[in-house]
Amino acid sequence: MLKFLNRNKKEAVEAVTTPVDKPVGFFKKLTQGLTRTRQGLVSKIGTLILGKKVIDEELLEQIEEVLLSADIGVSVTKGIIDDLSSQLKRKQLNDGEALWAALQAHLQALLQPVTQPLHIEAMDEPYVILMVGINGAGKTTTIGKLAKYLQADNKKVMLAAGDTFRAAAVEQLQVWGERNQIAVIANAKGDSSAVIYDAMQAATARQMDVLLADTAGRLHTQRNLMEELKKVKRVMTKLSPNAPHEVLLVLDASIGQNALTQAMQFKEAVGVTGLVITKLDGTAKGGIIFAIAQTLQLPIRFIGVGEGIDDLKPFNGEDFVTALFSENE
Ligand SMILES: Nc1nc2c(ncn2[C@@H]2O[C@H](COP(=O)(O)OP(=O)(O)OP(=O)(O)O)[C@@H](O)[C@H]2O)c(=O)[nH]1
Ligand SMILES: [Mg+2]
Repeated sequence: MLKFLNRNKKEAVEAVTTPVDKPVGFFKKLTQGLTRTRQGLVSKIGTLILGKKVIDEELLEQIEEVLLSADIGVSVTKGIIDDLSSQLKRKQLNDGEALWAALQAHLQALLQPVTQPLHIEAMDEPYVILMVGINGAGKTTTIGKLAKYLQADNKKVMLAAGDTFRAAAVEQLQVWGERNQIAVIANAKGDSSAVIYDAMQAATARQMDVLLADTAGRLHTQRNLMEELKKVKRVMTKLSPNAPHEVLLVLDASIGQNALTQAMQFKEAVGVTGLVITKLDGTAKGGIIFAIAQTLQLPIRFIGVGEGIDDLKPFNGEDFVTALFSENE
């Protein structure tokens, strides 16, 4: 393939071997998971550049078309093309390699402000994380993965089965509780806010560091769901004025641009403080992360690249772009 693609791969390999806190396995998984997004985006652009001797406006137009078809969205695409155009005018893009590097740099800069890892400060009350998102987004699974991640960081974690809409939801969370060997607070009769209220009391009594509260993704109507989530938040503040300390919105990357619409609704109704982007494995729509970053300006805390307990990692925009631009083996 392209000479500069290969060079990029080398950089990617170095990126996984140097820092101690970035296990090789996950970077490889991310690189593999992004295969379809890469095919629809990076590889297509690579092929365009490869065929060209000169970098000109016509090439930028072709790149624009690829970007627009890759779930990146109109506004992000415009930003990229404007940036590349002005670099072209300043004669900074003399060859394919420079163009390739400029594109990567632009995308990394876009993700930089939303690369804000979740920081759980030590407090004299449990740090409460409320998970929200539509059904199937990956809330319950993310709670299971997050519990493991936090326990590995020496946090005492408890779960609250706040999805009282589906009977199976409690069982699903209990399975994750068993896998992590941690308590799950559930109440067959209570509504969501009552269960989470009980769980906050239990977590305080047992001196937990973190309480992860699951919620429903669907009620009879979307409006009901938002009203329930608002009530959950109101009830939480009765026990702690600062709770929930984090409202994590879980978004399924594979639904592309629809994720943006959903995010706006949740942001408006319940006030989201961080995002988890799931199912980045196997989707061709991974480019949505750039639209999410630019439009929502919310911290992306974690990404999910699989269904397993270890398939969740703190988000790092630089690594994400490196993985997207590196060759899959
Ligand atoms: N491939 C892949 N699948 C995922 C990921 N995260 C979650 N899933 C799968 O997505 C499906 C839905 O996940 P859930 O955790 O049940 O979603 P939810 O948001 O809790 O859904 P409701 O409880 O219906 O509101 C499950 O089959 C999960 O295994 C991911 O990062 N990658
Ligand atoms: Mg669920």
